[in-house]
Amino acid sequence: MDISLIGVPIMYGCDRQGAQYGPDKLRQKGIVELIKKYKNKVYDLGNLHIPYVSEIDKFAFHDKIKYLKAVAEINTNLAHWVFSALSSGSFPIIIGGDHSLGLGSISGSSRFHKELGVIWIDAHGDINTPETSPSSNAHGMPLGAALGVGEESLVNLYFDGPKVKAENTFIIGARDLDEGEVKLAEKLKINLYTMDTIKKRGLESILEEVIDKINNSNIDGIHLSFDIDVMDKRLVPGTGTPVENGFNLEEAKIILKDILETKMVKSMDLVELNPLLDENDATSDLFIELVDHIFKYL
Ligand SMILES: [Mn+2]
Repeated sequence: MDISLIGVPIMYGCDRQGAQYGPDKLRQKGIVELIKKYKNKVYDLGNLHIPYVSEIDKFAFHDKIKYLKAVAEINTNLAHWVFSALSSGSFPIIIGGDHSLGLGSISGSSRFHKELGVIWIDAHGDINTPETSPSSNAHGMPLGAALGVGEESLVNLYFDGPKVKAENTFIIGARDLDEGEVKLAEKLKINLYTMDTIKKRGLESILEEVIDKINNSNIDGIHLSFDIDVMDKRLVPGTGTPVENGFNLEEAKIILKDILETKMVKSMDLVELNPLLDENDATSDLFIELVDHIFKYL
């Protein structure tokens, strides 16, 4: 398989220093060699350009979204990279960087596929709007914007209109949802599998349901967006917004294996590694272990 590795060293979406070092940290840890080990051709496209914006200008373009202009520009460029990679028959792996980059990835893959599916594996919902967001951080909004809700310049990023239907959107592992997000998920009928639901019904039964829904849909390609903070807080010191009661390594591996075995996943984000917060590389090492697992099934 041809793999296009795209680094997006963005931290404007989480407003916390360190996330911008994620892509190069994963390279240092050997992500390219690791992917090659599985007989793939890897084209490391380098890191996307991140324009400099001074901190005092963070609210210059929107009073409820920090760094809006830069976030929109970066995501537009990313969308075209992802679309171009898919168009050349390559599988884009987008390494972050904070999760605001998910909007660019989804937008690029949405232009490529007739009917896109999105699987969002995350402790958070990332479906906030400027009105419901308590932090004004754009990394809590990408999936909402992709669904057509929130700030216009984000909703209409790369091309006008929503990028994915609610019925084709799956959130797995959420356990820190804001009030407005819960309401929106219900209103739009997003396939939301919170950690509570997963604990109650069992992981295997949830995954069976997700795969069943995918098989009975018109989805012709899935973008999988993996936020490392879906893992339990104790396992991931090196991420900006860790949450307790998350997945252990074995559970994460089951989820990835089952989803990848559908052979429907055509692009993937790996986000929210913050090397500055990490302890003895625990989080970057965990990421690398998961990437190794991913490529066994891709
Ligand atoms: Mn996220």
